[in-house]
Amino acid sequence: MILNLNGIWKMKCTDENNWYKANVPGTVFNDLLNNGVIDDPFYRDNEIKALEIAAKDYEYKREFYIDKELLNHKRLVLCCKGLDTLAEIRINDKPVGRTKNMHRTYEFDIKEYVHEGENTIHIIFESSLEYVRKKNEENPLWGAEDAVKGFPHIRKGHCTFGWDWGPQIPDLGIWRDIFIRGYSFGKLDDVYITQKHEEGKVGLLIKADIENFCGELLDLEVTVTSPDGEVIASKTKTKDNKNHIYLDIENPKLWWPNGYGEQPLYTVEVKLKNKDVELDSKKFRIGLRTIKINRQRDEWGESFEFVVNGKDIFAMGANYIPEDSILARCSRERTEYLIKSCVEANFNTIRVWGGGIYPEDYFFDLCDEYGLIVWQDFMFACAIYEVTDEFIENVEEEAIDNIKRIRHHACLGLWCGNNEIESGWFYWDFERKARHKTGYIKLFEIVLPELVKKYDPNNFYWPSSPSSGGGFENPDDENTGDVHYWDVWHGLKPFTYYRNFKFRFVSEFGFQSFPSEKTIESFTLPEDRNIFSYVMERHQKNGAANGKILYYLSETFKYPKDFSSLIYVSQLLQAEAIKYGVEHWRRNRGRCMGAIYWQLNDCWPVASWSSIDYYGRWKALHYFARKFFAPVLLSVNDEGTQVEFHVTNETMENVKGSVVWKLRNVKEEILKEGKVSFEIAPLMAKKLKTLDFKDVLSSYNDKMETYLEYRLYTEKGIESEGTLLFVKPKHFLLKDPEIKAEITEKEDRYLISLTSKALAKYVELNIEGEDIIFMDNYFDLVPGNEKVIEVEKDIFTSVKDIESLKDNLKIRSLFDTVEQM
Ligand code: BMA
Repeated sequence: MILNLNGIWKMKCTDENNWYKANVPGTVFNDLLNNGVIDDPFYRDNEIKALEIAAKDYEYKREFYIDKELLNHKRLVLCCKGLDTLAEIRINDKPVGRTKNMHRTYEFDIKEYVHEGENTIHIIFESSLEYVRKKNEENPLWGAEDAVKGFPHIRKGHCTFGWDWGPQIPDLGIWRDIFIRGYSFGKLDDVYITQKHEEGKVGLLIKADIENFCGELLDLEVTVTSPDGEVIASKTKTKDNKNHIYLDIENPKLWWPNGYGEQPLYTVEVKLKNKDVELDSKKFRIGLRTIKINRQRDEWGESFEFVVNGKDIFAMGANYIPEDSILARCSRERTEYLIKSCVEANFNTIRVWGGGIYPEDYFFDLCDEYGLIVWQDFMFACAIYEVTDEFIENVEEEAIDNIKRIRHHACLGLWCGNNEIESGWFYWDFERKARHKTGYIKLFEIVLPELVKKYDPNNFYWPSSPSSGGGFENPDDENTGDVHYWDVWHGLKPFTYYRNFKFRFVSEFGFQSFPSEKTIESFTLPEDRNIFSYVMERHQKNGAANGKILYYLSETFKYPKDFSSLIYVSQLLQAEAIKYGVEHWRRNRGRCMGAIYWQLNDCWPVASWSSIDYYGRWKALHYFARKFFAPVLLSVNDEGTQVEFHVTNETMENVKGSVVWKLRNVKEEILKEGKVSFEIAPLMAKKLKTLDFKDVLSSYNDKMETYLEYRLYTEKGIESEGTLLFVKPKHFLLKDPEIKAEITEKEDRYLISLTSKALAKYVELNIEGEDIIFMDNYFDLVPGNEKVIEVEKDIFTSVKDIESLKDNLKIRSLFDTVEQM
């Protein structure tokens, strides 16, 4: 029996007398905002006030009614799925317990504290901010520079203290479900399901631990429902805590990551009963699959690749950070939008980065459903910890809670100890305190791997990202394990540098851009709209980043004429940079087996490495991702006047088709053209052809006015296409493309058909007053190739008819970013 305590509570700052209405689950910042007590911390420079607010203590309370039936249970347990972070729980004014880790689930026996009728629960939160400040004075610990000093002292999502893309808003509150549960006869303590894959069947072993309070024989029932609704069941009588139940699934339907097959899910329900009365139950949705990391010595070093159901997967995706600095505002809908956006951009993998939180159950449900492999970090990043026995004990509980919660998901690809701490010790040698280094080894190379082995033995543990396997052995080694490659961007190396490395698996590399103008408008006044203004700089957390954007801009594009153009070209730079890396690594499929860029999303409106901004708006990079992660990719490796065509086939089928290319000039004459037929086996990359245009591109001037257009056709139509310039875009003699858009209606859709008179680079469509994801955007338009963009009518909010669509459709391309003389 459950008494849900979610819902309306009261909250106040402990220094004040005024109580406000609060929502649980929720957080202090969210409640204060809803009550109009504080200003939106995301607006202009309001973030500065956040630290004052977070420096105080807060109190939550509510009444709850306990009836006879609930009270009569042998055990009453208060279950707190998430308290952020330092909380004291009181029932009817008596202390019930304390918490110190936002990542843990806490349970308290409360039978002795409650009575029949009205009861009161109080939860008092001590400021995490003040706590880490104080602790750090006593014992300074190194942590990422953009966060509040001392954050490694507390088990709370690190980036809530700030990061190089995140504000400092160390919020507090009852951030996950809270309820009371009564048990009388027994309880299902733990259920663990393992799969044995054999020819034509999968055997399920269900281990159920029960707690028996009554000493009688209880019934344990297991039901497995297939994706088509077929039911297989098994039943046993038990008194003991350890139970094993076997079930065979014949003709199993296997789960695959996105792009390789379907995502069928089976439901496993385990029930504990006493003479037909259900005492407890647990429900899991599992996918039948094997997933391994293949690490094999080879001619280059050691491979690092996901192998799903025996097939090697080239991991394509991005790094995921918390979706909102005010966690109360996260929702399944928002996460689904994001995960869908990943799949729409052909992702098959997502990395949950260690500086945030272990995501909600629905995050993993969605990754199961949409087919994203999850690289799951434990929540440790860029920090040194004081690894005391107490700290280890706390972390062990956290790890067990989360391993048990997440381990059954089909999407779970691997567990990783932390983000960038092993490499931190290796490259920066941190503070050289021996005990901290020993603590590191204990935590990430002994304690966590042992826990994974014990509670989730079939999933892989990797000590750190990046790593070559641990022990501070060259963690960022090009030829072993995963790497974070930041010389392009942090190291100001040109995009071409990506091509110097054939990493085994790139789990981070990134490039910043500004969010869209609509997003900038949400936090600025018109006078702030200059990237060096005080307000814009407050929404740029990486100190040197604006300078870097401008540096790369100077290398690539002409000086943009205004703010709007600068925002737009910043996104183009980002998209081109990441494309450059990904295409190169996909061309080297086999040696390199993963390209996970930094970062997918934002937790507030900010300039950052994200491809989707805080409001869910796709930057140019996300549209590019859809193309550079296309299952069948045509990419071009160019060197001077030479071009190589490469095809990468990330599908499970043989692909046949042809590549059609044209070498054109700005007068739109075709200088050369050709066609190459190809056939490529599943899951491989190959070079199709090398061409040399040195006869027509003998001078720099020739290169300034010549471009290559290429397209890959299969029986499905055009699957991959692009254009290639032989000089940097700033030197290319772009002509006015005079883009023409014709809009027609076809049933429930508008068709926007676009043509141009000259090459148009990075054509951007935008409909004023609307937020729309187009089927394509930031594409090149070549004269003679009509591009038709279809838009469903019912996605519009303000556009009512074709005329208003015409009025509000704004189109620009690179040509428009500079003043024309
Ligand atoms: C990485 C991440 C983050 C950081 C990003 C950009 O290495 O792990 O810590 O936000 O770089 O600097």
